[in-house]
Amino acid sequence: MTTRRDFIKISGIGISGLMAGGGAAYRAMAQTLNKEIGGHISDKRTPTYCEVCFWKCAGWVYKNDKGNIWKIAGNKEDYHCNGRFCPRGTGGVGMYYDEDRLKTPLIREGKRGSQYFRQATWEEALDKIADGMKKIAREHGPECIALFTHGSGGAYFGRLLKAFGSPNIAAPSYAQCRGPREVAFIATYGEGVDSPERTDIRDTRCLVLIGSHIGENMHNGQVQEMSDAIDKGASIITVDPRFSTAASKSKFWLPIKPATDLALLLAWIHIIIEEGWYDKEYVKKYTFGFEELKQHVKDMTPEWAYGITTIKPNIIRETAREMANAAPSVIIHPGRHVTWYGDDTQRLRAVAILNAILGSWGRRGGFYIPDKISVPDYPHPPYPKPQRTWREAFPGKFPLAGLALASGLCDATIPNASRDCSIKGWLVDGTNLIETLPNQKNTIEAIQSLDLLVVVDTMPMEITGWADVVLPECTYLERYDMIRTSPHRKPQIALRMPAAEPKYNTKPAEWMAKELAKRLNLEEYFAWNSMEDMLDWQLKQLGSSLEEMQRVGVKTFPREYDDLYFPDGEEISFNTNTGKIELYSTEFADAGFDPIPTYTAHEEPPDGFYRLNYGRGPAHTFSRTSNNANLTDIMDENVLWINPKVAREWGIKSGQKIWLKNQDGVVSQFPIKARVTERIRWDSVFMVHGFGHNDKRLTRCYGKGASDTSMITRVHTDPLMGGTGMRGNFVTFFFEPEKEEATL
Ligand SMILES: Nc1nc2c(c(=O)[nH]1)N[C@H]1C(S)=C(S)[C@@H](COP(=O)(O)OP(=O)(O)OC[C@H]3O[C@@H](n4cnc5c(=O)[nH]c(N)nc54)[C@H](O)[C@@H]3O)O[C@H]1N2
Ligand SMILES: Nc1nc2c(c(=O)[nH]1)N[C@H]1C(S)=C(S)[C@@H](COP(=O)(O)OP(=O)(O)OC[C@H]3O[C@@H](n4cnc5c(=O)[nH]c(N)nc54)[C@H](O)[C@@H]3O)O[C@H]1N2
Ligand code: SF4
Ligand SMILES: [Mo]
Repeated sequence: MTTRRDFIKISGIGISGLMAGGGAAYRAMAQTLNKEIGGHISDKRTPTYCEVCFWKCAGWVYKNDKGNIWKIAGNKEDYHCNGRFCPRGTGGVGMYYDEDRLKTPLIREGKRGSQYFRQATWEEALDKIADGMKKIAREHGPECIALFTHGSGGAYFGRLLKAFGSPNIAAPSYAQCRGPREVAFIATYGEGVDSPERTDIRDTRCLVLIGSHIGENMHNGQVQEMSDAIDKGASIITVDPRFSTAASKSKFWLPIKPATDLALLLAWIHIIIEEGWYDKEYVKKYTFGFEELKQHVKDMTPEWAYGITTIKPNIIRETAREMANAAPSVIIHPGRHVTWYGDDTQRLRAVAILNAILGSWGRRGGFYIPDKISVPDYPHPPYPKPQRTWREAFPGKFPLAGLALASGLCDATIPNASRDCSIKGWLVDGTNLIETLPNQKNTIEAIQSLDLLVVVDTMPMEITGWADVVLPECTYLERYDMIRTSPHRKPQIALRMPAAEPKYNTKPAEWMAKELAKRLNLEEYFAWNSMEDMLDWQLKQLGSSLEEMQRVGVKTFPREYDDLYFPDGEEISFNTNTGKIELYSTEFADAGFDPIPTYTAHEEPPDGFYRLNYGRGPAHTFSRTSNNANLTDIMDENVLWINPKVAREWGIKSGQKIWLKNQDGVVSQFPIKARVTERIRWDSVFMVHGFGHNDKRLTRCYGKGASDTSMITRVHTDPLMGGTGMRGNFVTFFFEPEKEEATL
């Protein structure tokens, strides 16, 4: 049997050690760090929660006897990490010590994108931003300023923007990530999956991963629960065109033809219904539209799906049987970054339906019912009512979008004759839009039409190169932030406080937003004296205090009700139109979309081209960690996975540098090394997202590897909610760069 040790070992070089707090890579990293920092560890520690990714693990920051930050370790009470940080979280210290950090406010000189700046004082930079915002509000209305944010700063800049009168606040974690999943689950169950996901992995008997690559996707608690489940004998079914880490730990690996997952899901639903393997009592009691569903999938046999997916009918049957045997302790994982092919909401609806007929929602080993404490907002006057919202830029489109679309705000910035107003100002906080939004040409065209672009970041990432004003934020280790409150088996809160003074001339986002509020006469929306006062006020409402949280870091509250799972036989009302789990979605039908998902074929790569597949590497988070010295020690560039058959045809060897060109003729700026491996299908190539940086101020990662984003010029937009499908792009190879010109 696979043990946890094996699993964690395979999830990255030396990660066994990292997760367990020992191991070669961890020691090497600790030695590099400690050599630079010097001294010995002291027993003083301050609480934080990690900002290296959005799992937000809570931990402790330790310093040495000289008062320098030494290491970060997990808080044992914390459900997100159970006392163990992942390698990226452990390496977070590298963000603080990175000498390439943004050190002082910058104001652009010369033309936009020329990356030529002069240093400025905070006064000067903030005055310039406030003047720019006032001018846009005067000339076009406050709604013509948008905020793009991913991370803690969103709380303060969001508040500022709402007070200013703009509702245009978007995070790439919706339209570029989990939006379709939330829309699909809300349509089915009346509730989303949320973060951390409510998957009861630790008690599951069968976990189905459809392109969800837990193990490379290092969302901490999930990786740990999956290892525990494997230890307890759960079977894993992995559907992935690539032999992922998870696939290597699976009872079944289904190397599906990319872009055909919906056919497989429908065939599974077909067989489970036809064979009577579904949870009859649950379906009768809780669901709506079973007969319609049964009719709909009548002809969607495993044989039908075989022709589409290349997965053999007997494997489809066997895996369906495996799920049914485990039900209701089975999870067809909803995934997270699900914006793939443009019909993603419908694919995720099929996932939701499959879980429903197996009765796993609200059941042990399926999906638990989370609980969360809501932290009271610090009192403020009501926000003004905006005159326009981003929706008006897209009349009649994306009716089911629950949140603003980052890509939509970008599109609404490009002047268009059919629109009477375009967005004129962007505040960008903690998101490297150049690498994050697909279709870089479009992003840059939008940026070039702006009157004002302000970027708040810790590092000189690509987006800062296009800014008019750059504001350097101190890292999460040097500041307070809002209380972390998250849904889990029991409600928990966590505190982040500074472990050190901000280095250089950097400041927390909260200070910046407050200073801007002063200049915009919006001070009453930021009425607290200090973060300490504000947090203490909030915590006292919850029966805690800042003093207590500084001591414990994490506090767990009892559940309001004893209802982690549906009590046996209980009547339950779901928050849908029918009050039932909707196998047939009345909401989708009303909006003019398929009430039950239908498979449609997607475009295939042209001759000599391969589908560009991308994903995560265990040691990095998107583009944000590529320059982190502790993590470049583990992985300093991405490589391109190529099937041996393809490599032979092209005469490509492992380690050879190749350039890429996509279906629209866009050429990669840097070469990428080939990795010839059976672990990828012949019709696709794979690379880790977040490399190929082209800002020279990033001295460690400049020009290392290639950028997947630069190859994603074709976007398949989800008509239901505006998610940007990014996996419908194809690349080919070439070897002599001088014959081709890099496009960006
Ligand atoms: N091509 C492609 N595009 C993708 C994806 C992909 O896999 N491939 N993944 C998509 C997904 S799932 C997501 S969630 C998004 C993620 O998108 P982003 O969150 O935009 O990801 P990053 O590129 O890491 O950008 C984070 C930025 O925040 C900065 N930063 C880090 N810490 C701080 C801080 O404390 N304060 C401030 N102010 N800034 C900070 C970093 O320096 C960096 O510039 O990208 C989406 N886009
Ligand atoms: N280490 C690390 N962990 C992270 C992050 C990180 O940056 N670094 N980011 C976090 C975030 S914000 C997110 S959203 C998640 C994303 O992580 P997930 O939601 O788990 O993954 P995806 O990016 O959707 O999918 C990647 C996998 O899908 C496979 N795939 C590609 N095309 C297809 C297809 O057509 N069908 C099927 N079945 N599979 C396909 C790829 O081979 C790859 O293994 O990761 C999170 N965890
Ligand atoms: S999973 Fe890792 S990087 Fe993400 S918050 Fe937790 S420790 Fe930090
Ligand atoms: Mo994401």
